[in-house]
Parts: sequence; C-alpha cells; structure tokens
Amino acid sequence: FLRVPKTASIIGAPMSWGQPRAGTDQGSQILRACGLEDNLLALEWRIDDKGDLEFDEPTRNDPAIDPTKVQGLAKNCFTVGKGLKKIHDRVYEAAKEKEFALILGGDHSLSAGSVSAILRARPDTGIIWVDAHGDLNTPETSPSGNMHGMPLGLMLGLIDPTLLPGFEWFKDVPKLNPEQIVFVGLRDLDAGERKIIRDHKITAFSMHHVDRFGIGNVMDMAIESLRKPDGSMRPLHLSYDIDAVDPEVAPSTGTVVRGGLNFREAHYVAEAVGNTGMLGSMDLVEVNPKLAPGPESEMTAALGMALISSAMGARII
Ligand code: 4U7
Ligand code: MN
Ligand code: MN
Ligand code: MN
Repeated sequence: FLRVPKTASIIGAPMSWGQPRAGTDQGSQILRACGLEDNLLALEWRIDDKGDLEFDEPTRNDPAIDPTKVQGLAKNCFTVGKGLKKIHDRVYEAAKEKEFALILGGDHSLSAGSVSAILRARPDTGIIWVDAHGDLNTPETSPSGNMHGMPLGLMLGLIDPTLLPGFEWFKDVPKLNPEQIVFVGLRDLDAGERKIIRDHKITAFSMHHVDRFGIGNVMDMAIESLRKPDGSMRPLHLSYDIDAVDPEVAPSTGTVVRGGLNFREAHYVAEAVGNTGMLGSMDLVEVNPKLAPGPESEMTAALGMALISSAMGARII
C-alpha cells in the first residue's frame, strides 16, 4: 500500500520542551526553507502540507511529577504531554488517509506522539531509530530529566503515563513490542538504557557495528530484523535524529557526540530504508540552527533536507 498513495503529509512539529536549548523550535522552519516542497514535488510526490503546529509554553503553575510516586524527573512533562497529543492527532489524521506522514521537529520527544499515531493506523509498523542515543530513558533512569531522551521509554510502556501529568491520554495509545524496533548509529548510552536493550533483547547496531560490518551490511541486517514472524515485511517508520550524523557534518544540534555516521553513510541509511518500498512515515528531528549559526547551521539543515529526499526516493542514478 505504501508505494501507491504518493501523497506526503508534511507536519511541522516545532516543539522543543523535551530539551533545554532554544532554537530547536526553529527546525521545521529551516528545513522548509531548504526547499522541502520543491524537492518532494520533483520526486513526484503530491503534497498535503498541514503547516506547523503551535505549542504552549511551560508555566510555573504546571503540574509536575509527584516525587512520592516517581523517583525521577521528566522536565516540562505537562507541556510536552499536551504537545505530543496535538502531534499524535495530526499524524493519525494523515496515516489513516494512507498518506506518507513526514514530521519535522522539533526535539525527539515528539516521536512518542508520531510513533503512537502511526501504530494506531498501522499496528505492525517497524521503527528504525537512527540516533547517537538510545532515547530509552524513564524518569527514573534519566541522568538529565530531559524528555527527548525518553520517547522509546514511553513507547515501550516503561513509563506509567498516569503518573506523568500531561500524559493521561497516553495510557490508551498502542505501545511498541521490542521486536518492532531497531537502532542504527548508537554511540552514547546511559547505564539504564544498556540494561533496557539487554533485558528486552532490542536489536541495536552501534557505530562499532558500522565499523565492523560496513553500513551496507548493517542496513541489510537492520531491515531484515524487522520481518514479522510470518516472514513478511512490516510497514516502516524512520525516526532520524540528526545527531546520529558526525558533528563534523551535522554540527548544529543539541547533543553532539563524536564518531558518528559520515556524509555518505547518513544518506545510505535513508536510501536503504526507502528502497524497501515499505516506508510510510518519517521524523527528522533535533536540527537547531541557533547552536552553530552561519554556514554550519545551513549545512546541518541542508543535510536534514537531503536525508528526507533520500528516504523519499532521491537517487544518484
Ligand atoms: B536525543 C541523554 F544523558 N541520554 O537522557 C539523556 F546523555 O533525542 C541524552 O537522542 C539524550 O537527542 C539525547 O539526557 C536525546 C544523556
Ligand atoms: Mn534522539
Ligand atoms: Mn540523539
Ligand atoms: Mn539530540
């Protein structure tokens, strides 16, 4: 079904309260400015542009986690939870119409909104999480309390949403099974995240595996790992955190870690996923033009745009 519709729903989700740095809220705008619509039209997509969503700011009166019930922190959870509900509703609207949902971030917490919506419309979806980080934290395991490190903790049901103000709605959304996730590009995990990967047997390809096997083999294995028990391929969702790419190539983001995907490896990941013909949705997150202003921020945004094009059909030949 995914080859057929060729209508892309563009959903701007410039929400940044899952992390502390100003500027992450400009990501969707700067990606659009890199020629998003023209590029997708050139790739023969029909475009259904849903514009950019608007989000509330946190206030000092927002309800927070009850420390007698949760031994941990989820900063701005009330604002993030309300924002994710908006994203979820908009993405679900697109996915149920069988459109390709393209979500422009914003910080990576938004993926708990997009992935939960995709699962509601396409329950068997496999998630390819391209990131330097595991984003598997819970309020208890998080060293920072920043919710952009928690979207997969939420999606795996490791966090009780009824104890998280703003997330009450989240108890009714579908959750991921660990076999529906594969990681590519990891190089910075917290101790709690390592344990979660081990305990839940999540398939994870770190930069060590990219060094050992090459990106071609890693992507073959990653995609293969997402087959259903009956051997058929799942619909795919690509969640691409720009910090998966090496900071020399993608410097303008909030949580840089050296030793990442190089320019071609970053494109290859997107091309390989696109080549399956099963890609139905994508997040491109964590571009922050304020962190390396000038040519470096333009380079980062242009890369983000190019990765979207690669996933959505752009090919060298
Ligand atoms: B991103 C971190 F401790 N793990 O939880 C945390 F290293 O969406 C970083 O991948 C999270 O950018 C990074 O704060 C979240 C930290
Ligand atoms: Mn991330
Ligand atoms: Mn990251
Ligand atoms: Mn990041």
